[in-house]
This record gives sequence, structure tokens and C-alpha cells, in this order.
Amino acid sequence: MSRLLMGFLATAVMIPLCAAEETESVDLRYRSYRTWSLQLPSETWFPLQDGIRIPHAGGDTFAFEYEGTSLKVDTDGDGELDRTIKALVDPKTMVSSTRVILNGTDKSGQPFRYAARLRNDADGWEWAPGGAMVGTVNSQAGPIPVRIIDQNGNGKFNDVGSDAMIVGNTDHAMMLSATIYVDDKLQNIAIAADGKSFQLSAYDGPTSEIDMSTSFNSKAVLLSSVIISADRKNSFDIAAIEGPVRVPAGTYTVVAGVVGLGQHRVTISAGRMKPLKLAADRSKKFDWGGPVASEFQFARVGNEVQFSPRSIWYYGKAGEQYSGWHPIGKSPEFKVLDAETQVVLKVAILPGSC
Ligand SMILES: [Ca+2]
Ligand SMILES: [Ca+2]
Repeated sequence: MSRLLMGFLATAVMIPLCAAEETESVDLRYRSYRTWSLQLPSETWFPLQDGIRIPHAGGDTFAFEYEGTSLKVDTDGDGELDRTIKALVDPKTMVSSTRVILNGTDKSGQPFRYAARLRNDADGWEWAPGGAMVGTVNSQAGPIPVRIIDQNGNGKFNDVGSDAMIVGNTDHAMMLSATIYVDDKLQNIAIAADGKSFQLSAYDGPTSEIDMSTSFNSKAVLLSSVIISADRKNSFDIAAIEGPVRVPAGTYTVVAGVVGLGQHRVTISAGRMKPLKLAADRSKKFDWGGPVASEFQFARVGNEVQFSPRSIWYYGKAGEQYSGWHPIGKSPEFKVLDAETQVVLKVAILPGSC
């Protein structure tokens, strides 16, 4: 409660001065996740080879060796393997996984922590970030959590267009953006390379308005819809914001999206979608989503038409592509028409799967 009040007071004092020139500095702290639930728009697993490639005062990697499902890791970067970690093997997939927390000193002498998720699948041992820099931004509705993830795995948290960030109470991340949208206002966000702080200031460049959430024509729930500008400087999760969003003018494409259909998650990618041209001082309602059309590869075998559920592609109204869709109960009908007469030769319904 006291934090909320302070947020209001700070805003009330700042506005009468000169809102456009104010900058606000926010401190962040590192948080590692025992159970990883963050959904990254462009998640990459990096090969472990000789170690986890995070530069620190003692070198460019934290060394690593493995024996069977046991790993030995140099967790403090002094060159000596100091911890043995047992990985858990999933009996279904046979993929081993575990996590490790590294404690290093950066090149300016500051200590840092870095969590890594580790897994051993068909590609061998790989790692991906297992933590985030966490802070809050004040808004009229109270503090909004902000998390920054080193998505490109170089130990730096300021790679705009390559790292990832989450603004608000969601686990769906967008690409790290140079601007954020809070309280119906666009602000510049400048993050320190070590991720320990960021500066906010008013954005005063040309803007455009886009509404992708109210026009999403589907019975499913749009959980996340990440767009990024052609110059990769600005990224937004349009689904996280109700109604229209003001973004810097530019050309945008969809990076990633997630739709919830009951228990199921269907991912959205750009597919054949044309880039969205968002001109300055214009407003656009984006028409996408259902009805979803499907295309499939088929083979004629005698009088039969055969096709596989694995060779079906689903496209929405704007050309966006849906993947991981396993219809249950309500399978789409696939009609095979005679090209000349348009008479339905065959109707196929896929068996339900999950
Ligand atoms: Ca060591
Ligand atoms: Ca990075």
C-alpha cells in the first residue's frame, strides 16, 4: 500500500514540472527460476561444448564436463570444476535436464549471478538462460513488474531486438524494445548492459495506433501477440494490452504469438502475413484470426485421396500461420472437390489427437 501511494505522489509531483524532460531510473535485481515458465518469443538453446559462454573477469566461459548424466561445472569461474550436478532423465523423451547457478565477477569487478537451464537431447548438451533481471515501473494502477531476459545468451541485458522482456503480469515475453507502453504513454527505455538499471524518458517521435486484440476474430483466446519493427528497435505484445496501442510509426511484423484453445496452446507465426505499415498519426484495426483455412499435401492412390495430419498448414485471415493445432472433437472438415463441377468427392475428418 505504501509503495502504491508513493507511486502516485511521485507522478503527481513530476507532471507539473516538465513531464517531457523527466527521466526516471529503475533498479533491477537478478532472479533465477527454479521452474522456468517464461515463454520467449525467439528462444534459442546454445551448444555447451566446452562451457557456458558468459564472459567474466576470469575468462569467456564457465567450464563444463560431463560423465553419463552427471555434470561437473566450474560455477565460480576460477577454472576449477567445483560442482557435480545430477540431471533428471525424462523417461518418455529420454531428454536429461537440470539447472546451475553461476557466480562470477564481471570485468569491472562487480559480482554477478547467472542461472542456466541445461538439457541433453538429440543435439547434445545445450544451455539456455534460467533467470531474469527484475524490477518495477510505476503506473497509475500501481507498480508494473518488468523482467529482462538475456535471450541471446551473451551475458548482457541490453541487446535491443535480440534479448527479451516482459512488462506486466504475464509469462509471455516480447523482444527487448527501446520503447515501452505504460499508462497510455510511450516511453523510451534504456537498459544498462549489466541489466542492473534502466532509464525511462518520454518518447517524442512519430507514433501510430494499432488494434490487433479486439479484431482477433476467433473463439480462442489471444494470449500473446508479439510484433517487432523492421529496424528491430521496437517490440510490443499487442495481446497484453486491451484495445488500441500507440507505437512508434514504422513497419512491423509478427514475431510470435500464442492462442489458447481450452487446455491447448497454438503458436502463431508470420507465415504469409504482409508487414504492417503503421504510418505516423494514423490508426489501424488489424483484421486477422479466424476463419482459419488449411492447406495440405495429398497423394492419389487409386480412388483414394490420402493425406497426413503432419502435412497440413493452417492460415488465418491475414496470412498468419498457426502451428501445433491438434483439434479435438471438432476437427475441421477437409473437402475434396471435383475441379470442374465443384461436387464434393470426399469429406475427411481427422481423428482427434493430443
Ligand atoms: Ca571453480
Ligand atoms: Ca544479451
